[in-house]
Amino acid sequence: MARTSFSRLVTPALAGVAAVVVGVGVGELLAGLFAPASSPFAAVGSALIDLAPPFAKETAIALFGTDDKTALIVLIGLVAIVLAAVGGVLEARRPPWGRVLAVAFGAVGAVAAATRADASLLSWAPSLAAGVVAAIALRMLIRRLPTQPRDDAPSDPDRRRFFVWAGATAAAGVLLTVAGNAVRAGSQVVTAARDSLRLPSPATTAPPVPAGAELGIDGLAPVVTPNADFYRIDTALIVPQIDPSTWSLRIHGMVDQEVTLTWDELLALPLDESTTTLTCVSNEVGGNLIGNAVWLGFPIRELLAQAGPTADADMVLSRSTDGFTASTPLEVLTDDRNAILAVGMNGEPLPTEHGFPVRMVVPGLYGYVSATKWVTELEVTRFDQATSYWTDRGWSERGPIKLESRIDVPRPGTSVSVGDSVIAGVAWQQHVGVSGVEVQVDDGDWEAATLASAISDDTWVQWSLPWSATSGSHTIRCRATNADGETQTSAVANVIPDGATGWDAVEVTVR
Ligand SMILES: Nc1nc2c(c(=O)[nH]1)N[C@H]1C(S)=C(S)[C@@H](COP(=O)(O)O)O[C@H]1N2
Ligand SMILES: [Mo]
Repeated sequence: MARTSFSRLVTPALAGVAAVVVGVGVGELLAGLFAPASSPFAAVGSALIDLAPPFAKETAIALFGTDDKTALIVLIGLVAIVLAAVGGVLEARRPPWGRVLAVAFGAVGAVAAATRADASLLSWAPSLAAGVVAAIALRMLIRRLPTQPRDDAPSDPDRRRFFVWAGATAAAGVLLTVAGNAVRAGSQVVTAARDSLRLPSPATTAPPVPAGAELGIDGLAPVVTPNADFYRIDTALIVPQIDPSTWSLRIHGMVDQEVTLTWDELLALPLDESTTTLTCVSNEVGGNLIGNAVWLGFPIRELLAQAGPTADADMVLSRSTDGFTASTPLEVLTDDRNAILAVGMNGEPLPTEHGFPVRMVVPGLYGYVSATKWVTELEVTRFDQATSYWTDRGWSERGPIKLESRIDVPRPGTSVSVGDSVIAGVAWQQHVGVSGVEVQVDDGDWEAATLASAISDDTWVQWSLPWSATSGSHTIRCRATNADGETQTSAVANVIPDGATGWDAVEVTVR
């Protein structure tokens, strides 16, 4: 009996899984060769990202942080395995419905891939091929199912042969997937273009980081974030690969005159350095979706002046090659702040995952309404005429960065020795500025921390306070005051729809 149900369910389910693994492998290899962004995983994953309800992004980031993409791939993999198992059982019992299911899912992937903003002529092919190959492999494996389950035979040659076939099929699929990913990584001409690129020297260099801006305290976020440690948030499962020689920016919409800018034209303009702290609206109180870099770029203000926005325009909808859009108030891009088209980050060309070759950087606004990476289009329009990627998904139309502060030292949950210690962190409200930070231990008085020198009002600032730690458990809180004299609110707000508020609190044990 046990053997019978095993044969009737588990072996066909395994056949289904092996068939889907080899199908996906073929799809991944084809994608790697011909259309990197159209891999079956990426196509389905990207579609899920775009279709996900508003709370899903926030939950994914809250659970997995910047590993949200890996988590999504794992989830898709698990769902695919379950569906594959169902397909196997279906094919064994009601042929050809297992095969129909496989081809149908391939077709869904093909549609998802073909309808992406950056789809190419062949984007549909890898997923459809995956479905067809899975169907063929399924038929082949189901035919080899051991027919006569024999309770008395401990080693049935039929069964062994089936497992060899299923195992070989799955192994081939894994190899093809690995090969596909290797081909994709190897064929990235853009990496080569980036590596050989020498950016022009800045016309104006960033004001040097003031001597006292970096407190150099162990565990405290450095005042300038190295590129490798800079948080990454975007909807791109496969990092867009843009060859700078093919890049151009089109400024159009409600303008007197359309403007097109090529890569060579952009690099020939006088580029300025400026230091700006980026923050994600999904950053929770105490979170690390924030980073500060020295950017090299050209003022968007000057390009907009060339185009001449019409008097009734009030918004610029920036668009990236992968279809992401951000809606930025026109006045923020035309006032005197360092709103730039950036090409350099901390002395290097932009890393590909941070928008190579060109992105926007706008002091004072959360990234979702301003920091478009891989940007190729600025459409001058109106807030009452157009919406953007995240504002379509329940996030606020306006996204000014809120006043916040964070404790980096001591780390939550760590143990501190009795005696002389230090409490330190960072505080920010870009384009407003921070004038002070206060710290409270347990129910004690709020004490003023020492602010490090700020690079500018557009950057975060470090702070610290000496602490003579007494034995026991302690809760440490902090709150900032901005340049307008407003104190950071204790009211707890969720990240949706326009950014979290509340005081960061850290619990430590002193021994
Ligand atoms: N093309 C594109 N640009 C994008 C996004 C995106 O999903 N796609 N995400 C935005 C968001 S929400 C943030 S917070 C910043 C993050 O920039 P970083 O990854 O360089 O830190 O990029 C912005 N630019
Ligand atoms: Mo963000």
